[in-house]
Amino acid sequence: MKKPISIIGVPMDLGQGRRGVDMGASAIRYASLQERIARLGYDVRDLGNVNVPTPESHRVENKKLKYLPEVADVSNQVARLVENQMKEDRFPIILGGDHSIAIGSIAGATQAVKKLGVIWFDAHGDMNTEETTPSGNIHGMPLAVSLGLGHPDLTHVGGFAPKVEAKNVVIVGARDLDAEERNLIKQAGVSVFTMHEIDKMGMSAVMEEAICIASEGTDGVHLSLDLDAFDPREAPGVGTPVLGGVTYREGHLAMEMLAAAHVLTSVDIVEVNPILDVENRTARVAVDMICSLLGQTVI
Ligand code: HAR
Ligand code: MN
Ligand code: MN
Ligand code: MN
Repeated sequence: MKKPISIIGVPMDLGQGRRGVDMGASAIRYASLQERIARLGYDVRDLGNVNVPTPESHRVENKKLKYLPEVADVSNQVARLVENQMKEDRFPIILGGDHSIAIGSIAGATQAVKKLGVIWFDAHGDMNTEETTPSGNIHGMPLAVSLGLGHPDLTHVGGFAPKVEAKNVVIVGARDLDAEERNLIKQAGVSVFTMHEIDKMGMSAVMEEAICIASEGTDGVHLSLDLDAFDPREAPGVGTPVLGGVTYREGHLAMEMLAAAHVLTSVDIVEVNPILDVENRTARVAVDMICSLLGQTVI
């Protein structure tokens, strides 16, 4: 059955240092997201944007957790919206914004499905905390936060922590991990398939294992899709590009396998920065990937 879909925009750029990622949600809409989903036969509704403050009207108070109160406030809003949509049996597609928005989407998804697994598609681990962050940017922390590691204003979005268990969390596409972040990933027990494993095993074998990890013993799986997982040649419009990423074909295959597994209950699409993009190419990759994970099989 095709679950009805709700699109939620979160024009957030407070979680990182470069302007423009707040326009990611608009860029993805401009790339015909809603029409493409409707053409696949889904009932799709766009709920518009969550209210996000602009950096110009706020001060950084804590250099290790930039814009903490503002990010926490937006996360709580996102969590409530996502939870409500999922409880109405709708499938939320949350459009960023930077990756800090996943704190809210995962909080909301967990409240709706109880036991959640997470597939973190990203060049980065996003497993930093206040103690390990090299930048103070919260978009480098959302996975740690979801596992209960970090500032309580973030880990306790929605009123409880942790949101997910490490045994059901898997990172795919990593190729830029900070040294201390790497230790945290190991200590926590999160599974990681770096680009090295994708090269060696192939995306198909990687996704087979990733789907098992995220879905074993869970009631739903959240996909957090950071566009910088892709190679910057194909997805140049991101704030922190890293060479040697996932190809369009590999990404498409990964999404197709997720569609076939019927485990996904929510997804967020983050880090698209149209200011840094080339003719909205990155937003178009994002839309193509969403269509693949919703069951489009023609390509
Ligand atoms: N690891 C670095 C930091 O914590 C860079 C993180 C960049 N993160 C993203 N999201 N673009 O994946 O600051
Ligand atoms: Mn990320
Ligand atoms: Mn990233
Ligand atoms: Mn195909």
